Amino acid sequence: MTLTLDMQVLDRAHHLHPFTDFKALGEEGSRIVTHADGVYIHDSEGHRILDGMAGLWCVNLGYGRQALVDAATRQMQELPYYNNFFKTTHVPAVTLADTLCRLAPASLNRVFFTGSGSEANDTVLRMVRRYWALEGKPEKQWVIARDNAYHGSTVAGVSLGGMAPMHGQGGPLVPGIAHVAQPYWFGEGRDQSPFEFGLSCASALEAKILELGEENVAAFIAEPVQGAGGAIIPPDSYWPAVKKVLAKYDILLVVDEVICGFGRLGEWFGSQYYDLEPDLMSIAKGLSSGYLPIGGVMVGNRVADTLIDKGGEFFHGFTYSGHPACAAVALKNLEIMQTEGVVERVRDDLGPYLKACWGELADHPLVGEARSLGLIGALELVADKASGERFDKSLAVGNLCRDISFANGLVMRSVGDSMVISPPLVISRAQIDELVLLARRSLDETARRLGLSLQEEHTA
Ligand code: PXG
Repeated sequence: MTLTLDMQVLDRAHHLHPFTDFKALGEEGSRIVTHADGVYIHDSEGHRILDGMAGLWCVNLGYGRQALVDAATRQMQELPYYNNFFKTTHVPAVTLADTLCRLAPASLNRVFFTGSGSEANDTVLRMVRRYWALEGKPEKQWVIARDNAYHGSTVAGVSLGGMAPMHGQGGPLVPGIAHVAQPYWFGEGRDQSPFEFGLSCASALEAKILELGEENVAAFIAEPVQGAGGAIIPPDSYWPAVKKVLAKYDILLVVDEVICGFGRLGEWFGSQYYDLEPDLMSIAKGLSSGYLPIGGVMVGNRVADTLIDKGGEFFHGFTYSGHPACAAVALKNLEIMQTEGVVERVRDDLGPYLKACWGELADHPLVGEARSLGLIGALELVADKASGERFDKSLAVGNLCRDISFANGLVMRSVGDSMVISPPLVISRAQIDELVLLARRSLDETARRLGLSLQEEHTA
């Protein structure tokens, strides 16, 4: 009790939280997470909560992995820090680069390390423009991204992202970035079949390229499945059509794998699930299961060859690019994923199991769609199940459901009125059952709080 109050007072006085209404949180007080094990977090009030979001889409191996702690400890004792500037490097950075290139799609054979996903996407922006300049096409500057995309919170990350509320804060964005429709069928495409809608989104990309002039467009950046946008799984027609458009106009493909990478979709990378051949790939989060901060850009041969052969010095880098302790933890994380067959288990067992259990929530009166792929999923909350009509935004039903879910012992994330899950990849079938049960209970309570009557079977 004292710990909770003490921390809340200090938190309110001195700590500005990310993506937070500071005043509202100050009035409410934050939840103090004290420790965690497996797929559960614990708070200072003694609650145990199933972490349906793997921290923030990152704790893929779950909490309490002593081997990751040991890897960090050993590395910090031996060499806690040294940089990769000025013709030096160290064993963890080199070994991690090699390991990543073995796991990634075949054409990606180089890594530029960063401290986060945002820094990775900043690096991407500078790298693609540099690439085209070196190829003698400096006018190829435009990067096309998608509405409602999340690519980070640095200035380049916000600019690449397509989130209107973020664009509205903090002044001018990086010029030369355009946005096209996202393949969000439930939210924006229900007047067409999913297949047709996927093709329409690819056509919108082509139209934007022609509007900007193909000679001016450097790259297209997208997540295989949008995470923070609301676990948006594109229609099957989308990626094959997008690939054709990019090839037709010789535009680089940048795949942001910050969430989809490292097993989330049941393959090492979402690019492999969708059969994409990225020119560049952003990585972070699951690379270290979130135990230490590390990210990077994997660079395909086409771009790397030009940067290496024609580029001279690339004036870009971060103090913590390839930090030895972070790299050592990432290496151990990848080793454990391989020895435990984590990715295969998501593909063959847990992903299909979640799809079946999570899919049953589609019968709930509040749910317009229940979708999942691998271990990422979403529920679309609707006011009218038959028509799929949404709730009035001012009701903030998603946030209500999220708060109820937390109180019920499950972390679900709300994105508007979409409820999103992305649990640790080591969750068991029994824990998936628990997750789905808690989600249903939270939906029931949300409906009750909204004054909706539920049929018998749903209130049980
Ligand atoms: N790309 C993608 C696809 C992401 O999801 C980033 C880049 C930026 O990574 P860093 O490491 O700089 O945070 C992300 C991060 C949310 C939420 O509320 C999601 C992210 C970050 C913060 C909040 O879902 N994703």
